[in-house]
Amino acid sequence: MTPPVPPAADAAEVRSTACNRDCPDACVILATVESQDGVERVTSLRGDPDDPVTKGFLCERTSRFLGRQYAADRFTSPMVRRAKGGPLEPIGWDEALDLAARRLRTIRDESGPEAILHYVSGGSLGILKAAASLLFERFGPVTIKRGDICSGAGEAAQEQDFGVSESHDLFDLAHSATIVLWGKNPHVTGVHLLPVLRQAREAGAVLVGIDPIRTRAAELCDLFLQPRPGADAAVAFGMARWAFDHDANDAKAPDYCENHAAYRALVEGHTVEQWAAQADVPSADLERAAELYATRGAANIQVGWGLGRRGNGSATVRALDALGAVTGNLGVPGGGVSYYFGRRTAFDLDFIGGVDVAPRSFPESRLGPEWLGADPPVRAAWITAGNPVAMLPESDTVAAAVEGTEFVVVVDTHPTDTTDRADLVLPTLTLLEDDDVLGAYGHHLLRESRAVVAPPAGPSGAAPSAAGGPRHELTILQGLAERLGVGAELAGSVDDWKRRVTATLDGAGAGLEAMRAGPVRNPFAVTCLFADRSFPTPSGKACLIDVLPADPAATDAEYPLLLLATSTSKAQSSQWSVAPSGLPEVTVHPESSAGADPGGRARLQSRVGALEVVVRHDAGVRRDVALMAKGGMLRDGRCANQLVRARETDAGGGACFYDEAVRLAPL
Ligand SMILES: Nc1nc2c(c(=O)[nH]1)N[C@H]1C(S)=C(S)[C@@H](COP(=O)(O)OP(=O)(O)OC[C@H]3O[C@@H](n4cnc5c(=O)[nH]c(N)nc54)[C@H](O)[C@@H]3O)O[C@H]1N2
Ligand SMILES: Nc1nc2c(c(=O)[nH]1)N[C@H]1C(S)=C(S)[C@@H](COP(=O)(O)OP(=O)(O)OC[C@H]3O[C@@H](n4cnc5c(=O)[nH]c(N)nc54)[C@H](O)[C@@H]3O)O[C@H]1N2
Ligand code: SF4
Ligand SMILES: [Mo]
Repeated sequence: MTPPVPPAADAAEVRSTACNRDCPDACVILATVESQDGVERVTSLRGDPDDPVTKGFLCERTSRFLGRQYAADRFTSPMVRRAKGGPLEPIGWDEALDLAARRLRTIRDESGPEAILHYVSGGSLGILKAAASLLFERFGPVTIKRGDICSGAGEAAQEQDFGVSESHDLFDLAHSATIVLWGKNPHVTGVHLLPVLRQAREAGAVLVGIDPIRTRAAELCDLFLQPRPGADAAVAFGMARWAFDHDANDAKAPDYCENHAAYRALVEGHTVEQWAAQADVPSADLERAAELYATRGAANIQVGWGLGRRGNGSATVRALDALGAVTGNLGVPGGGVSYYFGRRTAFDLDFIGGVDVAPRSFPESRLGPEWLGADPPVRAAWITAGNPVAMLPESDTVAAAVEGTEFVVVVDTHPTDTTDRADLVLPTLTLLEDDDVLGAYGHHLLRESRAVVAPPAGPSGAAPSAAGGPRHELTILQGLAERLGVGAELAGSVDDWKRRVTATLDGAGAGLEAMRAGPVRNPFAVTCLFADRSFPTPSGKACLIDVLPADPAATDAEYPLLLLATSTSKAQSSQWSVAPSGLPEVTVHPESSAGADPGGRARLQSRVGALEVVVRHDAGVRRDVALMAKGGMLRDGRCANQLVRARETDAGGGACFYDEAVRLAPL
């Protein structure tokens, strides 16, 4: 018998989509797709060179995404756990959705909709993911989270001070004479800011970095300050004091700032030297930072999202806002205090009521303890686009809450600490398979994402649309909605839904057709905010902070370090490009290693948990900080959040991820 001739591989094709990860950049991805034996496979990924933000490159974690896309542990069919603690077993979609609908209906009818919790996080920033909230509002409304552990504290600060949490256009940095990277680590968390910063530098801008860790941002900076963690307000007040002392403040600021006199009195309550001492930075450096910021022309502050993840986080961002206001840096090109870009504001999402209509809400920062101790109890949970067991504080408490709940459904692509405890796992699409629209929180461009490849078929080999295989989240929700009697609310194709959320944009010439034709900017976002120095606050003025923020989190002789588990270039939160192995690394100043040699093992302990770690030394880390990667999981013995208590920030419902005191101890 002659062997069959293998079909020749078809020509490679390049397809474009937008990255939906929880990242400020929302890149345009070019995927090379090759077909062999009728099965298409993505063989390489790169950034679109023609996109003004993406500029032809992707970050490390998404450049390596194909390992995750084709990982052997990817969920390719619904999975059920028939008994708590037992294994997950594949089942068909109809059976899975019937089961989910039956349990959710019974629990709602017996205990009311508040016995059901819907939790959604940032696994995909696709706007259509809001359909889950719509379903659970129509079926319930059910219990949801409130606040935002990511950027809630800072957004609350800017809303209070300026009436809105928005930023100057990314490219407005070309007009800045000085740029302050305040708790901002662009080499890791927002790589597409780098070309804009480099260009500004080449055009003469001076950069100042402020971070307890000497990050790679220092390479770009003319001056780098390493204040005590959580003491940034003292740096900002000291800089304002210097500006007042040197007539570098805006004399007209009292006209457009509320609380100006009280703020000035607060700032003048200490000398520059005293503020510098509070922040534990050299006074000469603080003075130099103030001079660079307040005397060179328009100055922008790039505020890191992490700055707010502390007990005084919201007040800290308010202190930065006030510094920008009194030095005349609001309402001018190249100025601004840039924190968040309103990534949802361009879209029509007002069909969702949120916490206003929910019968009950739990603060996201304290989800674990509130869920575990809930009265009446949570009997069912629907978790989508998140891994709360690993990523929320007090991971062991979140794990116990999930384990103790009668029926937990998780919609995800890959196994996590949360799917490890779920009763039902529903597989969905990766960023290369998804079909959605997106805004970004680091610039004002709008995107459409479109599948560059089909999801894998289920284990039965059936076509993705039939029995097996991951499904679009909207399709999953529609299947559930029909079974729950609210099918009409979610009806419509993905394209219908895209048109529904972009209707207003369409009216402004920036709808789907425009997005398909090339980069589209949010037409409702201005390039320079508050250009007429009027603010959408109740008074029409900027509102200056006039009370001291709470003191930074304390360390003591027993627990001398603050744990800073921040982003790593190797992972998107708990989604690692290459599965991590071995013990997690903790980096400390050589004098803070409690005797552990570089590469040695130790126990990292907080008052609530402990982890076995490998110790690294780095003199660029402050002596009072222990640095590790966020995103480690319980299943790998790498979960930083086992050590972090569930506490809420001063405003905005953030989580105090970076306020936990820890120590290194011998094993
Ligand atoms: N590679 C990668 N990129 C990511 C993510 C990821 O997981 N991996 N996550 C994405 C997400 S969800 C978000 S929200 C953003 C997060 O982006 P960021 O919040 O900007 O990132 P972090 O790394 O948490 O913190 C940024 C910097 O703040 C510093 N910092 C911490 N505490 C203080 C302080 O008290 N004062 C000062 N001045 N600085 C401080 C840290 O040392 C760090 O260098 O990044 C996104 N990008
Ligand atoms: N210690 C510490 N903890 C932190 C932080 C920190 O700095 N330090 N940062 C915090 C911040 S800023 C954030 S935003 C949170 C992030 O917390 P999470 O949003 O929970 O982060 P991920 O681990 O990325 O979980 C997202 C999950 O969604 C899945 N997913 C991907 N695409 C899709 C999709 O299209 N649909 C669905 N349903 N699922 C999808 C992924 O596989 C992944 O399992 O973590 C917080 N936790
Ligand atoms: S994660 Fe961010 S930087 Fe990386 S490809 Fe996606 S949008 Fe771009
Ligand atoms: Mo985040």
